[in-house]
Amino acid sequence: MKTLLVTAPMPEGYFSRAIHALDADAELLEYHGELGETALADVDSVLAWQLPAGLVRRLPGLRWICAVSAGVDKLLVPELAPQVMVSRIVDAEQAHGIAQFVVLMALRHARQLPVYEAQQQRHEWKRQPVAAVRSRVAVLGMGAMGSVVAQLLAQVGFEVHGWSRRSGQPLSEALGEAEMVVCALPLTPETDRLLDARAFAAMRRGAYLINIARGAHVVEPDLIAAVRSGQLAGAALDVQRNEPMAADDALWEVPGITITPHIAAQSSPQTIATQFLAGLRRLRRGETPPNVVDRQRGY
Ligand code: OXD
Repeated sequence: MKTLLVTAPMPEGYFSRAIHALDADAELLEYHGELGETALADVDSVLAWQLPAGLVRRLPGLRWICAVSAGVDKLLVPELAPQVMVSRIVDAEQAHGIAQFVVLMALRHARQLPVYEAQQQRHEWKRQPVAAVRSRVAVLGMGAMGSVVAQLLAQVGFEVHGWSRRSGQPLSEALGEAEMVVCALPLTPETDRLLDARAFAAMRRGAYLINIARGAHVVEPDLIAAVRSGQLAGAALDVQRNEPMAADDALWEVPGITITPHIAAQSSPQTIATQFLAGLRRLRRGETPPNVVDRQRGY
């Protein structure tokens, strides 16, 4: 049996080299649009970031999809047969990297770095009032990422409140208590567009949003309106609804919104190859691979 690699936009060979360095006998097939039914017939597993439309219907032997990412939202396509298992990468290094990125953005905002960067542009040496940072941060989603983010924020002095959908606390209440909000939620039908005009109105005036989860959590026109009106001071968006963002996307031009191209942290190909091969061995022994998600729940 073979594994199909569907890992664009990473270049061909990026994952196969890492997998073959650990297991030279692994049978891998790089996906491209011209693969015929015969080549796909004995594919039992897929390593993927996202799935081209209609692909899974062409894989009669498919039993397992291993994401190359922490989130599996792009893999839970409606046509996926119920018995196919989907697993994600759980990487402590990646969680730590994301937490560092959140702390960087939170401190950048709380310590007013953009103000001093603008002053430097004007050659203006001017001290502003400075206080140690003790702001209250709400971390939405306390899973593998969110809990590490919350821990590191607390270590640098923020007062952190973790919120999850299962906590029972109304979202508006958690939002209203914080000066900064970090979105670390999985993307599911329940959390899609969760951060909309109503959520921004529930946040404190002048609050700041950091999103390291998925762009689709945020209703971007609502966010732009909230920032332009001053309801929010701004946002750091490492993820956007349309990735890569078009050059004329309205988000680029909003003062106070910082855009980064989904770089908060990445798992290395070696980590992904190791977790993938461990899962493949279990699959081929008739066992369940690690980190299989609950497809109903979406994470
Ligand atoms: C993700 C990842 O899920 O980069 O965004 O792993």
